[in-house]
Amino acid sequence: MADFSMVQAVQMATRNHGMPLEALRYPVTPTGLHYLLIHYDIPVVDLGSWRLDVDGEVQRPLSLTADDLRGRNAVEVCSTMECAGNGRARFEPMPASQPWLLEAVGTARWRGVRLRSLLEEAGLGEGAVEILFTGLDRGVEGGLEQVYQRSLPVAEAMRDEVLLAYEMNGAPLLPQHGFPLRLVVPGWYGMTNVKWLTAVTVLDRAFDGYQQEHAYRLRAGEGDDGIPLTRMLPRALMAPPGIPEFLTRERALAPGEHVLEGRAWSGHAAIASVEVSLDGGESWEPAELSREPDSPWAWCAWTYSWSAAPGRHTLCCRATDKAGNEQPLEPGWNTGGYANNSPQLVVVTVR
Ligand SMILES: Nc1nc2c(c(=O)[nH]1)N[C@H]1C(S)=C(S)[C@@H](COP(=O)(O)O)O[C@H]1N2
Ligand SMILES: [Mo]
Repeated sequence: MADFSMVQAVQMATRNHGMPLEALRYPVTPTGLHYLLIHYDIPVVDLGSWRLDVDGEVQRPLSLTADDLRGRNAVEVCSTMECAGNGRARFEPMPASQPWLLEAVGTARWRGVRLRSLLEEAGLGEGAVEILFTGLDRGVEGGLEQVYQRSLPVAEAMRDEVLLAYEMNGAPLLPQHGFPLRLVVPGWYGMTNVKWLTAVTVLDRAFDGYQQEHAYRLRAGEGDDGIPLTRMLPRALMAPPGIPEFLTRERALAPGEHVLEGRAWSGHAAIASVEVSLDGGESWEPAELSREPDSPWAWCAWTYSWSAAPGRHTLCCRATDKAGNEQPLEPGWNTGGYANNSPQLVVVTVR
């Protein structure tokens, strides 16, 4: 972490806040508690002159106002979004980027227009391979001046649950969450969900821009091309029980019966099981699952009853999904510090 200073880390951490883990108690994250990740500056958008262009390899290019979008059929999806860098600060050494511990996640009710219906209206050209999403935000990254852009293969873009959202939790998007329009791709890591959308461009080739070909790849070392990050790996988190010590955030709890609670999600398949450990990961017991909120794209709730005896305990939780993906006990280091879904540890003193 030689050229990543304390000031740079604090600067990033204050611009991009996480979801405080006690907010795991809400099925849908209150908007102001949802995490934020903004690479550059938050654009100020004038709705009167804003347009969404749907262009590239299409038969009928579209240029739509915010009212045009609201005039089309609305769809709503409740989905959990997690930053691909969640867990980065738990890597040793920590790659130079947003220093998330475990809090880069949130669940929201997104409302907007189904992307497929707009692509069908524009008419996909014969050679369509990928759909490129362009945001209004500009910056310099990896030495290159750029706008934030990401693409999706056509088949993923055409899925039912993929939206261009203008509302989050029943209100217009806030500036920091992408006003006036963002992409929402349930199941995929956060970077996919391009904010401040200005163009949807149909490409006849794979997009090779910075956020696709350089960032958001799992690379073992600098010479490695790596593999692109797509769907979220499984993760269970616990709302830390008891009360925190102000500086260390270690938990204090009275002896007796406590219900441990949290949420678990995976972008690959539904959650099959959540297990809890009361001894730092030596032994594991099953937690109880419940479907809340009721959406296949949102996290599910879990609970576990614990008779807490006096002493210092290290609590952990881990999830397995129905595709057989498990949380590894040891994190798999990579140059970008992505996808670290090794289990959460919560130190609790019972007295
Ligand atoms: N245009 C644009 N879209 C963006 C980003 C960005 O910096 N610019 N950040 C991405 C990343 S890395 C994440 S994790 C999510 C975060 O969305 P949120 O801030 O609404 O939680 O937005 C994604 N969409
Ligand atoms: Mo992210």
